[in-house]
Amino acid sequence: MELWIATGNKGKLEEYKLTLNKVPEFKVYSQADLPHFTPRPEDGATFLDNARIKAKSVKALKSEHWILGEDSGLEVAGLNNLPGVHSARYAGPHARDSENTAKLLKMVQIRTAANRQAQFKCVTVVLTPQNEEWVFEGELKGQISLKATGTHGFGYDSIFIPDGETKTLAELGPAYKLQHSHRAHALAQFLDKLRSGSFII
Ligand code: ITT
Repeated sequence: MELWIATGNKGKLEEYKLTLNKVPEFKVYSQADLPHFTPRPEDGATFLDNARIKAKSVKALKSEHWILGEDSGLEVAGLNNLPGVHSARYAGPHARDSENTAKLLKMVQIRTAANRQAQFKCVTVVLTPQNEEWVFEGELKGQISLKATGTHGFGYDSIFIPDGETKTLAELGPAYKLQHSHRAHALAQFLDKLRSGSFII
């Protein structure tokens, strides 16, 4: 079976592949494997809307296969749950990860510990070859660190300390995220559903 991941984010794709490459029934592709693919604007109001937009954009070209679209982001208590769906573009339309994290640190710097509480959210829309839609959600709670540390991962990993930990995700590394991240939680539900439907062993 082919599973197409509707993302242009290499960090996300690497994390999916770490788990999915161990599922022998699936061969994993992404939109980077589609030569004429143009992403649609992510103009939904919610993670679910945007995950659906992404999944459908690949479905239009690969309708007979499994498609997974994901929208994710960081919600910070002291910023009224921003950047949320705007996480990828928090510092501007083509912002780099370093610019987004720098802006976020600046915004929360003078705020209280309570305001530094945050959560990563991940909503995944899977479109099956039979054109069913399956939705999964994952969350990881923690807090924004005082400065960026660590070299692993992507996005806001260098400024996010999960609850119960003293290090950032960028210090904890891929093995930690594989077990505990918002993405890992949503993906585990997808794999459970595939097993319960006997799509995979
Ligand atoms: P696609 O839409 O092509 O999947 P994207 O990077 O634009 O790529 P999103 O719209 O879902 O993806 O934006 C999510 C942003 O939230 C992402 O760019 C990161 O900045 C951040 N983010 C999501 N998951 C993260 C994680 O596991 N670690 C760090 N930052 C994350």
